[in-house]
Amino acid sequence: MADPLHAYEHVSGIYFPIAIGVFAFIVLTLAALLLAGARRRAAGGKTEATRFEVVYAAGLAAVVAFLLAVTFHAETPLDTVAANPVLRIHVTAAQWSWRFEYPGGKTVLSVSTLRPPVAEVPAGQEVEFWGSSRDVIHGFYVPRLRFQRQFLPGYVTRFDMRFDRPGAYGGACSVYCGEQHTEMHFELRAVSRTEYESWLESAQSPPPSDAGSTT
Ligand SMILES: [Cu+2]
Repeated sequence: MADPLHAYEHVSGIYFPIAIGVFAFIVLTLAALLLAGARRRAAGGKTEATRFEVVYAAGLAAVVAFLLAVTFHAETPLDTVAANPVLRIHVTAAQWSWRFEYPGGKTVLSVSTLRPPVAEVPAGQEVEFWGSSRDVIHGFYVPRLRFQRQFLPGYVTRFDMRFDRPGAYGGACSVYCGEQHTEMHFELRAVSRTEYESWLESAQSPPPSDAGSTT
């Protein structure tokens, strides 16, 4: 897949000046037409301007069509999935936790809302994710990459991500899913390939039962 961060920055760089331009155009046109209409009405003349209205509507429709084309052009490549991903991770969202399952069986899951799961990924390579939900719709959102996909019960959402720089990529649920929605965090930690491999070989993270349990 392409790079959503730069794709969306490119799109918003186009949207923003156009939005300001359209806003200024509408405000100025409205002011000019109100003044002209008042003047004509005072003079007892015609106050309709059908041809102008058609041009006005067509101009704004052209702007909308241009922005749609820019958006689809940027978004379509983001949905492509690499033919041979180096790694496929299954992610399951549930109220209100995340589970990451790796090939070979390593599993990372939410221990408690205070200890979100930390799932390591190799930096600089395409990583494929298969996401699903155990109950309601959740949003898999990684703000640093401007990346968001919805996970639906009974459906697998497939997508690729690429972590060009090593480091922590915090994530959260972006679709309101109930009481503890705001606690649904996770972290993807991009590390070197060798570091990732030794992490994958290392022991499982502790089971969820040690999460502040006193019994
Ligand atoms: Cu949620």
